[in-house]
Amino acid sequence: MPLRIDILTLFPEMFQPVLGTSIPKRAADKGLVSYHLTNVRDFATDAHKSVDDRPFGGGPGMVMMCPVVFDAVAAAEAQDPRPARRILLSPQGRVFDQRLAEELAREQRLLLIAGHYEGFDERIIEGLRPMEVSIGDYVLSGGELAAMVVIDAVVRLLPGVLGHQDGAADETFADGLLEFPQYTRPREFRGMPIPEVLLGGNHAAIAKWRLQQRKERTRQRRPDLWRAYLDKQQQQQQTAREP
Ligand code: 4FV
Repeated sequence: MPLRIDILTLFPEMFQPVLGTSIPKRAADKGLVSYHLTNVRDFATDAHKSVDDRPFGGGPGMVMMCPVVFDAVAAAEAQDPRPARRILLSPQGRVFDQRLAEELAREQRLLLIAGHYEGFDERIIEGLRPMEVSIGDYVLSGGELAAMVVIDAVVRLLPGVLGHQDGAADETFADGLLEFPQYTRPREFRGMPIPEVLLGGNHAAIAKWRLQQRKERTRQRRPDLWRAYLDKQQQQQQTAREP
């Protein structure tokens, strides 16, 4: 059964170019995923089609209102009997990473809620109990780009989406290390050669060099990941030692 992805947004037109291109498009063409856009403004009931209002207690900006979001979620969920994993994109959420992408890729249905303005009325979170997900510690003008990031990272993990030419064999972060440096033709460019080991055809030596490169890069560039990697290695050795 293809993964169903519902997207609730005030700007559905933003998604066509991204979901209609490259791997997200190919995955849909292969019937491995389906995308369903819902415009939250379609559920506004007043003459001005309002979806936001001033914050109680004062302060700058506007807040997305409960009724339109609850009605939009109910309408989207009614389109398919499968229960959806509700995800609300917000800077207050769990920071998105490869492990969460792998977790979401195992779901049968995702419902992504993209906000705008200062954010959502808190009762949307209390009432709909979505998983709050952040793509990083910075403030976007809307949740749409964050939703696209999550969709791209999840869809490429679906079985049958990526062929060998697309890689994903030894995926970055899969084991907590950064990727090794890649090279392709021309062999020599503007005086820059490529590492000899890659030309020797000795696959064991190439694999050894690539792992060493991954470790070195991770240690230098991402001490947080390196720490986690060493801890995981230690745990694995510990478990291996236990009778
Ligand atoms: C965001 C993030 C993000 C905050 C208010 C849109 C904006 C408005 N979403 N990861 N970082 N959202 O900045 O996910 O709702």
